[in-house]
This record gives sequence, C-alpha cells and structure tokens, in this order.
Amino acid sequence: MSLYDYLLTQDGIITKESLLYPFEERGLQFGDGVYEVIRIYQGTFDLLEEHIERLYRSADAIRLEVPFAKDALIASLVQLTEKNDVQTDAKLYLQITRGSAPREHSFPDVPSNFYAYIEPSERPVSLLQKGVRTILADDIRWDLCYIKSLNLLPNILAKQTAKDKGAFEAILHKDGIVTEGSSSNVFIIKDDILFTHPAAANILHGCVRSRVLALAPNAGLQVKEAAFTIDQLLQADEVFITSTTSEIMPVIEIEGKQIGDGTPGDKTRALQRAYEKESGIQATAFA
Ligand code: DCS
Repeated sequence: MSLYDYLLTQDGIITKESLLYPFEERGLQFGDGVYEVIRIYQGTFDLLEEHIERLYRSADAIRLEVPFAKDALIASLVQLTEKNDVQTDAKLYLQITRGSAPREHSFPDVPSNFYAYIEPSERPVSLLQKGVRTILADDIRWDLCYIKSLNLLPNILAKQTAKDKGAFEAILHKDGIVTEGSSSNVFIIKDDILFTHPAAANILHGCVRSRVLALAPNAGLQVKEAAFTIDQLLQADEVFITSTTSEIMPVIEIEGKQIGDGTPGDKTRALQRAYEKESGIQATAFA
C-alpha cells in the first residue's frame, strides 16, 4: 500500500495530489529545512512529543520559525491520522523549509513551507530477530548533526555504500571515535555497561536513544554516555543500533567481523522486550 491520501500542510489537510511546489523552493534548492520521522503503531503515535520538541530545536538552530504552536501541531498530526483512518503500523514524515522565493542564499521574507504525510510501514520483525550486518564509514558530516536537517548527502552516500556491500547500516566514525549510524544511533555493551556517544552537537539526539537509556537500568545495564573507539566497538559483547523505524536492531557483524557469537545478545534481547512493552506494541517471539 502506498501513501495515505491526506497530507497536512500549513493551509490545513489536503489530498496528496493537490500539493504542488514551485521549483524555487528552499528545501529543493538549498536543503534549507528540517524534518522528522515519527512512528505510528496501529494508528497511534509513539514518542510524538519528543519528536515535536526536537523539530522545534532543529528549527530554532537554523533560525526558522515553525508556523504553529507545539500543541496545535500535535493536535493537527493526530487529526491527520484520524482523517486517513490509519489503523496499521505506519510512519509520518514531516518537513518544514524556509519557503518559496527567488534563489538567493540569504533568508527571504516569505512564509515557511510545511507538509506531513503518512506511509504504511511494517516493523522489521525478521531483522529484529536475526540482527543485521553493518560496515564502517568515515563520518564526513558537519559539526551540527544534532540538527535534523534536510542536508543528508553524506548520510545517503554512506547508506548506499552499506547497501552495495549487502549491509543494513554504515556505522560512522571520526578520529577513531564512533559517532552514530547513517540514520541511527549506535550502542555497545561491554561487561554489562551500555555505552553510547554523548548527546553532543555532532550526533542526532535520537528519540529511541533516549528511551533505551531510560530502559537500560531495568535490563541490568549500567549506562555510560561516553564516546568509544572502533576497537571497542569491534571488541564489544553486544552491539545494536536504534532508530524510529529500526527500533533496537541487533548488529551481528561489522565489516565482516562477527560480534559476540554472531547472534543477538541477551541484554539486547532484554532491551528489545522492554521497548515493545514501553511502546505498547505486540510482543515479538524473540529467540
Ligand atoms: N541518527 C541519525 C543520523 C538519524 O537520521 C536518525 C533517525 C537517528 C540517529 C535516530 O533517531 P530517532 O531515534 O529519533 O529515530 N533517522 C530517521 C530517518 O531519517 N528515517 O528514519 C528515522
């Protein structure tokens, strides 16, 4: 099934066929905008407020004003799921750009452009069970990766390289330190300690990342938001990545090197179960 029929724009809910963008659009010409991807389980948003908070932080960081109050935006997004009668697992994509205006680098004095649409999206259950292979790639991005900006060229190049090599994700590193994935955060477990890169300016502060940190103590893990090296990554007992669409995805191989015994580890499993419980979703029969 393709996209649901109705979109939300700054002018309200419209059908997807009626959204037409001028070619002089800042998102198209400059990537001058920010976005979010939000999970919907059986018609209900997961971590909605967290995503909206991050949207406002990203917009603020690029001096872009969101044309709605947070509460109004949240209410409109819920209305959009109702209008589309969303019952399935799905994801919402939204973006806001600095508007449409003759092409000039400096900011135009025009209203921003906003749209949000919903697409059916199944949970990757089989991969969540088996785990995924990954590669390593240089983190060649800029210094402000906490901004969820539309400028994703380094991310898509890294992801395509992963895909070309039959891998699910590219794990990025800079100066020997693991930062995050091309579209995910990265965690390692060593001796019952959970490590992930601190929520500094050079990584995206993932909504799933925050939830995992909150769930970890109950899964018998001590949390350390501390940077780790490629060596520590490869020597870890367990490795997983997190994102809205991938949830808590076990990593069983990095650059052809097996992690642990090459199957998802017990602590990762415990976190996956806790995650399903916390999001109120149907439990998977994890081996
Ligand atoms: N890091 C990067 C670079 C990301 O793009 C994402 C999510 C994450 C981390 C994880 O953040 P969340 O836990 O908040 O999802 N990327 C979204 C995307 O572009 N598609 O799906 C998720």
